[in-house]
Amino acid sequence: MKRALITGIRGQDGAYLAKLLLEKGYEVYGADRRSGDSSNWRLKELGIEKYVKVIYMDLLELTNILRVIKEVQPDEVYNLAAQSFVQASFEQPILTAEVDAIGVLRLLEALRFYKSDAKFYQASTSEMFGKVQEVPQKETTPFYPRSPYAVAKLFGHWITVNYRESYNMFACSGILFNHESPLRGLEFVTRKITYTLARIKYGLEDKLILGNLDAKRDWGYAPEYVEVMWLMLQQDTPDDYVIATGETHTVREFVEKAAEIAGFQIEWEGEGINTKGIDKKTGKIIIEVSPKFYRPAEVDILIGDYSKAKTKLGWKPKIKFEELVRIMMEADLKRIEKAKQ
Ligand code: NDP
Ligand code: GDR
Repeated sequence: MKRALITGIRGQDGAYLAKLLLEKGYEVYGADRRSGDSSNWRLKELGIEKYVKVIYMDLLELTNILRVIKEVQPDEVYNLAAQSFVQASFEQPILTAEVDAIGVLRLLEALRFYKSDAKFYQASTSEMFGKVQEVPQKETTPFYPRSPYAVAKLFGHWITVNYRESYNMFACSGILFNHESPLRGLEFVTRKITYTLARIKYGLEDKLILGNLDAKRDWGYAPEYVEVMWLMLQQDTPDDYVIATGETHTVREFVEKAAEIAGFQIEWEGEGINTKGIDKKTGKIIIEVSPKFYRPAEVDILIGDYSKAKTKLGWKPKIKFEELVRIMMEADLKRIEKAKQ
């Protein structure tokens, strides 16, 4: 039986990956940093809470990581833990760098000492491409990070490549574009939209207040993206891959589609921070824009070219934009309806 260690077990990807590996017969250890929220709601929602061996490990604490690696002796390590919210990285740049950059190095050092033949997956991100250098973005596109989060992740990316090349470790970096699901955190724009629209629909809230509606993202479906993390570690040689859908859509399009599925008819008025979304059926303003949700530096457009993953791993995305919005909107409508009963 193979043994996997997943950091960030309580996050969106941690939960889906744990489910996938359990289904494949792995013994799954989940590293949790012991924060205030111990609800484990994602593992519960997937019905796997009982089967994951949760251990405490914080990427900030080297001795803690050393002990865990020495004890668990994992065959595969998936480093999904991060301060993953781009906006918060502008408020907490040093913490973000400690976790998302030096945290990766701490983990790699612990593996070098105690389990250098373990296979390692690093959760890299399309945010590293940042300011547009090339469209669509692929593995060879130059990086130009636009946030403390992206700068820290770029260190995590290169240190992974460096440990592969310096110490012959089986270390891979997945450059994943945005991927979403009903288990997405509420701070991210997609889930904020579907959750708030569902609450407006059931009379629990009046308005959805957003930032930049013109940002374009390549949004995929998280359960499909964790499959490719596993696939990368099953190859003969370690490598880095872009994972995306190859489509891009604006935040405005996401709102429009989600609103339509929830039964609203949005009509837009005004521009920039004066934009308002009016529900034609009731005449009420249900969407507004606030500078509070704008970022000091924005990533305007992301669209990924996943052809290397398709050729070498045989992977391609199945769920595209419209279906993704529908899955998320319907899940939140159901949740809110149930909570109201
Ligand atoms: P989440 O924010 O849902 O999960 C991140 C997890 O990391 C949380 O469980 C959090 O713990 C944990 N964590 C935070 N700080 C520490 C720390 N100091 N030590 C240990 N654990 C910590 O992220 P996702 O599941 O969406 O993403 C997984 C990874 O993939 C992240 O690294 C993210 O940056 C990266 N990524 C995500 C993409 C996406 O679109 N989802 C795209 C590309 C990359 P707690 O639960 O206690 O807060
Ligand atoms: P992102 O995701 O920054 O791409 O990082 P997020 O959903 O936070 O933002 C996407 C785009 O939407 C715009 N936006 C808003 N964003 C949020 N969160 N809230 C709002 O109200 C809002 N209004 C508009 C943003 O400006 C941005 O352009 C995600 C994370 O999962 C990272 O960890 C991961 O690395 C990248 O995806 C790929």
